[in-house]
Amino acid sequence: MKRIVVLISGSGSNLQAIIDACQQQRINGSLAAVFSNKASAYGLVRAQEAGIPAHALSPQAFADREAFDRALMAEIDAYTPDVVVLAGYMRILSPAFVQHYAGKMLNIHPSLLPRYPGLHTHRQAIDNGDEEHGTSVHFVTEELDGGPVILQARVPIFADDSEEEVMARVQHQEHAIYPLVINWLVEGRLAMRDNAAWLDNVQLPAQGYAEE
Ligand code: NHR
Ligand code: GAR
Repeated sequence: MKRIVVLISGSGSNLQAIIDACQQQRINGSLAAVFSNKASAYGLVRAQEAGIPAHALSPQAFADREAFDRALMAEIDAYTPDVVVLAGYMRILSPAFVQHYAGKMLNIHPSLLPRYPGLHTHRQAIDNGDEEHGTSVHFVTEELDGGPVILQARVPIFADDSEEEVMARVQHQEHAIYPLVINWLVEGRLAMRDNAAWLDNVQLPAQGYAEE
């Protein structure tokens, strides 16, 4: 069974979708551990309730980003993961960390990349009058939210939508697509080569796998 480690910072609703998918064998892997950079993250409670080792590592205990990432890496590697999943992890990762898990680490970002890398994506989409928003699963590279896109899901933005409504619509899609892509990686169907994503040895276009 392939081993998955998940990194979180917050509520962990995507983590919950991954836990459920493992239990229902929609992901053919097991969750080895969950790590958070925030001790108060509710996702740690979700992990504990599912019987998964859950750890918080406080950045304040380390001299700099590199030292924190080295410690995190050592704790993660103790679980010998095959796949590392960022699920609402809100801390930028150092180049050494990213290189160590290259081709094995995924992120889900709440925008239709390459639009809106970084933070506050829902607000930006609304303020720009976009009629469409969404979420992207991508390989993690040193370029923030810049790694090859694997799969996107789109949602409409309606005229009077609040940020919360758009966020909820996006998260509903995230909970559907992230387990699917994680399972592709776990089953060895997905790879990163030449700064592109490949599914079943076919190079995916820049916007990721296109349905139909
Ligand atoms: N690290 C690398 N190297 N590459 C990526 O693609 C990464 C990454 C770390 C996290 C998630 C990302 C997102 O999906 C992610 C992708 C945090 C920030 C950020 O600015 C930006 C993007 C993402 C996550 N973080 C601030 C920092 O200084 C702190 C913000 C906060 O704590 O609220 O780390 O959007
Ligand atoms: C998700 O919507 C994810 O796309 C986003 O945070 C949310 C986490 O929710 N990620 C980022 O913004 C990363 N910078 P969750 O903790 O309930 O899964």
